[in-house]
Amino acid sequence: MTKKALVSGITGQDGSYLAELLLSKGYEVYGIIRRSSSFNTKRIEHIYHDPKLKLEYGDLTDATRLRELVLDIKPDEVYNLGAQSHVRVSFDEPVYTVDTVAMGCLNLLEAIRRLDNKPRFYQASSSEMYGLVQETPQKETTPFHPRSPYSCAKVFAFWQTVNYRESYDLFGCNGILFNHESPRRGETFVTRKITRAAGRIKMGLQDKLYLGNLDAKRDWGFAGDYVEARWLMLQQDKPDDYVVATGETHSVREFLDEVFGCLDLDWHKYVEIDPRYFRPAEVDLLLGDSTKARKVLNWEPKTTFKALAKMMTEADLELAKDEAVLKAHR
Ligand code: NAP
Ligand code: G4F
Repeated sequence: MTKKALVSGITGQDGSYLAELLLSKGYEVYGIIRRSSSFNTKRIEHIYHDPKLKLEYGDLTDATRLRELVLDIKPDEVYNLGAQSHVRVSFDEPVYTVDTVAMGCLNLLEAIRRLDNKPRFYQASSSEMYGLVQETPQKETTPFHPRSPYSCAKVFAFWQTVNYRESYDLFGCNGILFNHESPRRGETFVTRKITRAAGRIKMGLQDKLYLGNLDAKRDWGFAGDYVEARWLMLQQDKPDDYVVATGETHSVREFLDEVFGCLDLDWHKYVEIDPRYFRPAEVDLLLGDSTKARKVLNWEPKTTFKALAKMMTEADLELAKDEAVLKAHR
């Protein structure tokens, strides 16, 4: 029988890669999208007309609608990827962030817990939960020390998922994913902000790039590699929590070196520091140990840091070239 998956956050970076993966495996994919005054389906344009992709309006803050969707669709698997996912923004909008990230997860868990055939549930947990890291590298047993409204909300959602697993026999898994990027990454996250600016600088469309803390270090992987781990978690005999990471950490500075290096540019000539991009509390270093995912799920990342930087730089150079052509014809 055809499996059904319900995905929140389908219009986001990860949702788009997950939808592709599930469709390729023959699933019927139900995506929750928000009503917006402008198009928000750019990342799923290429699969938009696939008859197995069905988009339903909904919002993680609307518990009634989530319950209705779950009752109507009766999914086999639910992937909760929806979130106000920007850490810096969560300091400006803490209540909204908690509503979507923490309460959104709880709303979905409540929507499925009374069903006779409970779907398997995936929660998009985050390495940000380690925050002020208590050990390096970070693994499943490392204590959390969240440093933002966003990561506090993710810790709540993590423990609710564990709690529903233990209390209601729900097959709930947390994927604790370290940063993952791609040409589909939102343009205000640091990697994409850098590749987008570098392409535009190369094409003469921009002359400055304003950034915050260049010393922060992240374990950056490719989003396309990480979706498989999410799916694998829900195919196991037992529900569990897994760290998904590359096992390498690099600073923002190193990412700048790679990207501008690919374009034969010296970033020092263009980058300026703007205190606006500093955070009230910073996460200085993240480095994941994904031994458990490698052993149990037989998963491993395929894309190196250099390859990721090159892939994103090349994609954004193409965008900048298109923009330059448009500008020339205006
Ligand atoms: P993203 O690109 O920011 O996408 C977020 C998605 O959530 C979008 O589809 C957005 O819809 C949707 N959304 C936001 N608020 C919502 C609401 N109130 N109700 C329903 N949907 C809502 O994020 P991402 O990078 O794909 O990340 C996916 C998930 O993994 C998030 O939960 C994130 O916190 C988590 N995570 C990400 C990383 C990473 O490095 N990327 C690492 C660890 C965990 P619109 O398109 O309409 O805005
Ligand atoms: O790209 P970022 O905004 O990602 P951050 O804060 O690590 O969060 C991302 O990864 C998490 C997983 O660990 C996810 F849960 C979360 O949803 C999101 O996807 O910032 C990375 C680093 C930070 O230390 C930040 O201070 O880059 C530093 N940075 C320096 N200049 C900047 C900038 N970040 C942004 N966004 N913009 C800057 O101009």
